[in-house]
Amino acid sequence: MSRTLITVAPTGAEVDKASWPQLPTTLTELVAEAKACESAGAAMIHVHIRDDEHRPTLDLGRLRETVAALRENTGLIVQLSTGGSVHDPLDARLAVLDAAPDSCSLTCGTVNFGDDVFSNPWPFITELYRRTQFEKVVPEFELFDLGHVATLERLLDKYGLPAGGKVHADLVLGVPGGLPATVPALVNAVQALPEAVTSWSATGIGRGHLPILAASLAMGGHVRVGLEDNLFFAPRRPATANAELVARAAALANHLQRPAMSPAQARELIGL
Ligand code: KMH
Ligand code: ZN
Repeated sequence: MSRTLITVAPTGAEVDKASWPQLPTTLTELVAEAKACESAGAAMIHVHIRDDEHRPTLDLGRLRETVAALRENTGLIVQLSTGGSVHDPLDARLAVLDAAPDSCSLTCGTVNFGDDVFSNPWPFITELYRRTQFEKVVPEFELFDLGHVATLERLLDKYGLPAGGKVHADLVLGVPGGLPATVPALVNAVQALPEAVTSWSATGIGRGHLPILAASLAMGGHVRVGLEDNLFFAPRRPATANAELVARAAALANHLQRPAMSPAQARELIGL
């Protein structure tokens, strides 16, 4: 039976705590949410952290503390975001690896991001990739657009396989500026993935969340859910917590006879 890796992205860098109090922004909230999500079926957590004012930060001390707390309290694979927020400088994003996570996100190109630009120039991508290889952090390649898929192929051709020898990619659909969160766009992007990709997941931002979740499961892919990507459980009905979104993804995966995998199984899948 082919099982499903469920990744939860509980916080992100864009959502405002004042408007969305259920967003886990303190370490205590993040750990509680992570435990609930693990119980609901998540195997990996994609982490952005906030400062005392609930603003996105890449503070290294806090990142280290967060990695330690998640390891102590959960069995989840800890993936730190190197994407940060659109305002973070590239050197601070590279320094995220100093917090020694299990995994990190690695976006394969620049993309318009709503009214902003999420900047990922080729020299930054290659430096980050080389560091992951050197420091044995398993990257998850974030693909927001078809050009990012081509860049992933170029990266692997030039620098070889990641630490662990597996290639796990995550398609992010629905960012204004990137691929739309539609099933045809997902099918297209999956067909374009380099042969070296050993597993892929997908997430639909906002309204595209459910169609992408269902299509991804049906296509044999893995899934990412969470308040970073989608704030609503149903139209006009905000999600009350990340675990609610994870539980629904796990239930759907069960219905499709692709039950959620454990963190140990997920480690094997991505080469940890
Ligand atoms: N916050 C976005 C600008 C990642 O985590 O690597 C970038 C992002 C991707 O969320
Ligand atoms: Zn992120």
